[in-house]
Amino acid sequence: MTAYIVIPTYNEAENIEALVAGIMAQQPEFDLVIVDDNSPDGTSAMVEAMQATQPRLHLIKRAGKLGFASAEIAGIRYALAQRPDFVLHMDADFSHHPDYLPTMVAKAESEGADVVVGSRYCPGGGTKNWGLGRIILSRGANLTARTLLGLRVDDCTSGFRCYRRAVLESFDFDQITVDGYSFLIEMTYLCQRRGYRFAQVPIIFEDRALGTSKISKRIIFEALGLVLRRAVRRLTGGAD
Ligand SMILES: Nc1nc2c(ncn2[C@@H]2O[C@H](COP(=O)(O)OP(=O)(O)O)[C@@H](O)[C@H]2O)c(=O)[nH]1
Ligand SMILES: [Mg+2]
Repeated sequence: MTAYIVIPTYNEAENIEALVAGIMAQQPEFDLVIVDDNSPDGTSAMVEAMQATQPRLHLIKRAGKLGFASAEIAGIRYALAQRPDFVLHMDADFSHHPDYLPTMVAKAESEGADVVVGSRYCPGGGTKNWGLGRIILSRGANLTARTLLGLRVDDCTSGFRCYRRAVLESFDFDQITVDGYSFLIEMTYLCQRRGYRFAQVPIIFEDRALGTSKISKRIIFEALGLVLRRAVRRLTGGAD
């Protein structure tokens, strides 16, 4: 079994070394693709230094901050070109803890799931160290997306996923122009529409201890806009 893990980074110098070590401790046979947007804190130089001893560590260096979704897509494209069995993606700040990786992959293999979602909102999942504002925004975004789009996954804005390669190969990523959480909702929606089988792994999502969040409130409102547009198209029988 082969797998690539895509990790977008922007100013993750405080996390990246420990994260790579944590993932390698769990899944030494997996490849990692770090997609760094020229982080001012030198994240990419740290990755380059680690590459000397980690042949499975790949780095895509981009010229500037091009956004979360486009970083995920760049990493996914790179990974697909290597034709692994699975492509995963996760954040760099330990909110998606490497300890869950074996369960995510086992679920994909044992249940034959096409998409495994690390979920905060299924039984056993949860969040830790989150402010009330963030809890309300995240719950609200999920509730809205699930209700208006009929999504069955409990956590449709989770950035911790494992896809079977063929699922991602079925997408034309040139057509996906949304950023941030919208990208995650969009992928959930389109995968469900295409009939792919989902599985969920409960995760405790702990807010980052080091570094700062780069995803703004604007992106949450963009996600709501996407959900509303999709919902209207769905109700009026429009195509995807
Ligand atoms: N390459 C790249 N990575 C990004 C960008 N924005 C966020 N990230 C990374 O995406 C992941 C999630 O971002 P984070 O700020 O933790 O979002 P939050 O957990 O929703 O607050 C982290 O690994 C970030 O470093 C971006 O514009 N470019
Ligand atoms: Mg985070």
